[in-house]
Amino acid sequence: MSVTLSREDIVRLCERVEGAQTRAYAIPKLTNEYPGMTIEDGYAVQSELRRRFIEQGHTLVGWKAGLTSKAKMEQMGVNVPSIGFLTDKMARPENSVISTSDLVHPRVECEVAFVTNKDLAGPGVTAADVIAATDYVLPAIEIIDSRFSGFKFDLESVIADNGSSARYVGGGRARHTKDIDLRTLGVVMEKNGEVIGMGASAAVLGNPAEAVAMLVNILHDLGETLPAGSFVMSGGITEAVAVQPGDHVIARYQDLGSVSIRFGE
Ligand code: OOG
Ligand code: MG
Repeated sequence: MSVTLSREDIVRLCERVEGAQTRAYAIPKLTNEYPGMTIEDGYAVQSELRRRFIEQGHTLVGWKAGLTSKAKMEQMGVNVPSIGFLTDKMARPENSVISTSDLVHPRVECEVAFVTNKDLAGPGVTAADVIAATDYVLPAIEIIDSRFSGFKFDLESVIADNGSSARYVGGGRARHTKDIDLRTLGVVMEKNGEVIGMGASAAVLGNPAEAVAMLVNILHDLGETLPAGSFVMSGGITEAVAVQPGDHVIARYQDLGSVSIRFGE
């Protein structure tokens, strides 16, 4: 497979996604109009979106892997992982109030995040390479927001929409990988005091470091590398849960402390 869309169509689809992201409205999935769209076309639209945001002054902070757990794949009906980029404008402080008026239909996910201290470049990067290049891991909540109507999409469309990236919150307690078992980190997710999900980090490709390795290898296909100092989210461990104004979400992790966030109008 390869890029099949013309430059004009890539720009057109990018403008459509950018409008939906920045003005918070839902659009039909892109494959309704472009049924022949490939995964590479999706990444071409995503790369154009990244180029535009950087041109507008946003700073690239890192990347996210998505659809890396069975719970997420089953929930979304997509069985291939994907990646998206993260900027400074998407970051929110721990325990702050996230406005929902500039989001379409936000959902929360609990993830293990990595901060790197060495450059990583594919192809052929392994989980061991990722661990050797990791400064520390920390718990994170990702707030995803598909711009597609009904939160329904296919892989090509969700990649063009930057993997539904919207907001992210890191927090808790940073740990060195040698001090923890990356596969057996338990997490309990609570909304308004009620347990709404639980799981263990092995749900993410057996080990979340595998998801980061996969991400670096996809970056290679896009002609990119992962520089030292990157923040990388490895993908939701459990199903994503919808949130609305007034909700309070806390993700409690074994060994990594907890991260909490509130939602407002
Ligand atoms: C795609 C993004 C998935 C994850 O952690 O699996 C994702 C979506 O479900 O909208 O961020
Ligand atoms: Mg995620």
